[in-house]
Amino acid sequence: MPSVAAEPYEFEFDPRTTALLVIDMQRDFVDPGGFGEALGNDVSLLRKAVPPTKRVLDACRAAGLFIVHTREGHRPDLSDCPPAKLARGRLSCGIGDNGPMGRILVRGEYGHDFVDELQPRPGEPVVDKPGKGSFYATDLDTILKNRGIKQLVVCGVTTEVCVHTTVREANDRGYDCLVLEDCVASYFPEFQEVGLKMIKAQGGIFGWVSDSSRFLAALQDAASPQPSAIGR
Ligand code: C5J
Repeated sequence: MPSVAAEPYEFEFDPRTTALLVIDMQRDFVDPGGFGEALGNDVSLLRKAVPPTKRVLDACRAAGLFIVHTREGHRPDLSDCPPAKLARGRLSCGIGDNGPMGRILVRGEYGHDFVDELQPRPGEPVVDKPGKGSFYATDLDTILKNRGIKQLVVCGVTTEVCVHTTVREANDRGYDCLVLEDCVASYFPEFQEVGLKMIKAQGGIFGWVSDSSRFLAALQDAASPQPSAIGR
């Protein structure tokens, strides 16, 4: 079985049962001029995950891996947004309010959609989620199980919030998760560092950590004919 150099040890994967999961690469989190920046965050820390994620996305498309994209957000009437989430932060401009790129975290708004570089293609399911975890109140588990998916390669934002929550949920549902450290990002460098350490600690308590270069090399190897098969 192909394997990726990773920590705490190599991650074995079968491309037929592996999906790429791209979490919440939305304009309002990642792009300059969006909600994240309006809150005072340095979005360049998130933006730098876009080019390596694009390389991974393109390679996974070429290799025929199953690809799923998630978006955090709510119905326009906010009926699926818990009052506690709505109130949290005591923000003067928060969920449902008019932000720089449309109503914040509301489905159908410009800022809620994916950054230009990582727009899904037909055949790549988009999972709209009301929470931080991608499995909570969504059909993601059904979509993955229906395809026989057992392993997830994870990219997205933010490392300590939606990526972490999703990886923990996936782990409890029996999926093996490989998180690519240059394809996930946080507004807080210390959370990025510790968030990744937490995933791979204790023998990989929530999963494995590698990076886009090591994953792309493994995908390339998996696509190349094995020496023993040549000349048969
Ligand atoms: C947050 C996310 N941080 N996608 N969302 O609110 O991590």
